[in-house]
Amino acid sequence: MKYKIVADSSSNLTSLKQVPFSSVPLHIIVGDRNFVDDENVDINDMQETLKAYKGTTSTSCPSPQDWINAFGDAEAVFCVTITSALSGSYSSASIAGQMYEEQYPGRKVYLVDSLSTGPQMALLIEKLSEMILKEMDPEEINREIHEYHKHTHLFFSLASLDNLAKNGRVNPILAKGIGLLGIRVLGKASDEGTLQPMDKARGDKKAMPWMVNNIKSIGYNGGRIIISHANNSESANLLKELLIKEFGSFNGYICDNTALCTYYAEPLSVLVAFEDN
Ligand code: X90
Repeated sequence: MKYKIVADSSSNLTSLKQVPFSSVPLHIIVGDRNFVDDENVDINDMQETLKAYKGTTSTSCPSPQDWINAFGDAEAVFCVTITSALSGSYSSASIAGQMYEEQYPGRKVYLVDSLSTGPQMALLIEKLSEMILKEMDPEEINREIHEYHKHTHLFFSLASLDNLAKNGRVNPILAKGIGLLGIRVLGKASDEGTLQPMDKARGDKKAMPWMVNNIKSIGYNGGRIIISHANNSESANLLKELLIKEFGSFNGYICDNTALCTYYAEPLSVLVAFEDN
């Protein structure tokens, strides 16, 4: 059985060891520039261009054809998307899946709506790849991944909600006053796949301990954990140190956000996804 994992680029992964994988890029549009969120995107250039540009900026998700191209010739495709509550990526993938199955009888596309993004998608992709390596039956993998999903979570610390608000992904009232005095908006991906703000803190020295307390309060106990950030390896590392202090180990990794998450989560953001075991 030919398996493949395909995810949109908001997972921050561009490659995967051992299991066939493709990342399908979203696009960040700044005036006449189109930043394609693939392994060649220059994040610094994008950030500089965004800073200098005074007009409206936007993003776009993969088209069904983009997804189909990435499915390649796989017989069982596991397709992981950014939350369907905030992006058309999932519905585009779902159209692609139907077309692919019609065109190639016997092949199947299994959709996983992360109801989240970034590191939580990466956790789902890791779990899928473990199960594929064990050569589990695709239907069983599909059942297990949805079960695993319920036990993963994402918290965020954001220094600005500008791009989210300007693109209608959060209530503009929420965005007011953020970006001043080192204020961070702290919260989590809701069960519905939207941003659920929970608190504010002044500075990361307060924000990162808040993360640890909240991670602990929903049952984290040393399982797999992934941190991503934009221009903030200092606080990502602080969070890691605090986690080690609290749980005795750090079973995961820290990575940079790629273009899509950098655009929406914005500089100084920290995202963390973990298992509630
Ligand atoms: O153009 C598109 O289709 C892409 C739209 C994406 C909008 C949401 C991006 C969120 C990025 C923000 C912090 C964590 C959010 C938790 C998810 C529910 C990251």
